[in-house]
Amino acid sequence: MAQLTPSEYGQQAHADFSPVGWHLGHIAFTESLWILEHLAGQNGSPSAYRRLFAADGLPKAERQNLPDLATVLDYLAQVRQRVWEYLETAPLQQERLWWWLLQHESQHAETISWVLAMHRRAQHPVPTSSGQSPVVAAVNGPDMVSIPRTTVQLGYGGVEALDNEGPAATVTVEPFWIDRYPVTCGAYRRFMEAGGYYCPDWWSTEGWAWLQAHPVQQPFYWSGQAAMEQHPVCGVSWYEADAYARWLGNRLPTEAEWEVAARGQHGCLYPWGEDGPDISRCNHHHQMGQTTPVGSYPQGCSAWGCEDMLGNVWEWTATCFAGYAGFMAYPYQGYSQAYFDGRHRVLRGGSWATRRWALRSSFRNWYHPHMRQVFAGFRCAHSAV
Ligand code: AVJ
Ligand code: FE
Repeated sequence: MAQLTPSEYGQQAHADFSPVGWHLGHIAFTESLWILEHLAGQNGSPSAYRRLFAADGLPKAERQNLPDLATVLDYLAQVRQRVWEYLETAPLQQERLWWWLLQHESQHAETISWVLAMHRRAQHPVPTSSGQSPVVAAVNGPDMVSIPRTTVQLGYGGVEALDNEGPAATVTVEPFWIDRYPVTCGAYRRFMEAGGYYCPDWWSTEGWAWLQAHPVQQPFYWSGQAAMEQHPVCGVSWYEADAYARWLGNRLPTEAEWEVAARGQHGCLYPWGEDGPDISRCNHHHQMGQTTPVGSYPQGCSAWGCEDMLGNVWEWTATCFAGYAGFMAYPYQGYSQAYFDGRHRVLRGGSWATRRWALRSSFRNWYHPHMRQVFAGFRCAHSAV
């Protein structure tokens, strides 16, 4: 935190994202609202902080006029202190709310990582890729895994599950093929070199219109370095992921396909079984501080042989975010339900910056298809016909 520059702390890196300082205040505000006010029945935050840091307070563009870092860190520390005191005698049947709050903070912490990455990218711009073609080992051909018709319970209703993960239900997925690994930078480079960004054939109508309005030629976090060739591509919009998949005659997996690929025929919560994540099985929890070459965690492989399903990069799916049958909002309507609008696409799997308690095969994230600042890549699929 000490290394935050004033602009990293208080300025927007991008119109779609609040400044780091706002996220810090919002983490404290949310903890005080749900634990101190709702659970403990105590006084919450000062009303000035409510206006500043509530999700429905100020529009994003007006969140740059913040109290200084020391003040916000003090606010965080005071809320946390009061929460520790309350925890001594807190009734334990409210466990679900504590799990929700922990994952709420973790998701904002991950967003802070993206915002810092955006600031650093603006400070150290990467030249566009044209003309620089590093000499690297040949990229292997597509390596896909065949998954038979599977009937299995998907979704999750455990106490730590977020509202949108449940209720769990038995689902049948028709046979399909899916990439063993997320698409690498080396593979994606071929798409770029084949003129992928200049050929409407590979793009959806909406994606091509987006590309014309926002001309880009490479992923947001593209470095162009040979050392990154085996890393998953990171920083693509859903439109770019979709175009790449079409270029190969493939498509993005549906979220049910993705989840079957991760959970196997018995529906384990993690690709490797029922034990929670640890650092030998996937790149997560900020332990590596960046992406790792795909296939670096063979111990994390799923029953079908898919690797890097959890951690490394989030993965776009074909599916629009919606509630499962019998969805029940928790802890408030706006948490998930407000985004069941047919405009958001589901991402799965978490990234290297996802905390371990927000990493499981049922976890669903969602963003607009134009968003490319998330630590997100993808893998391709096709139906087995
Ligand atoms: C699920 C990551 C899209 O950060 O906007 C945080 C999570 N909701 N505070 C977001 C969330 C309310 C949400 N995402
Ligand atoms: Fe929030």
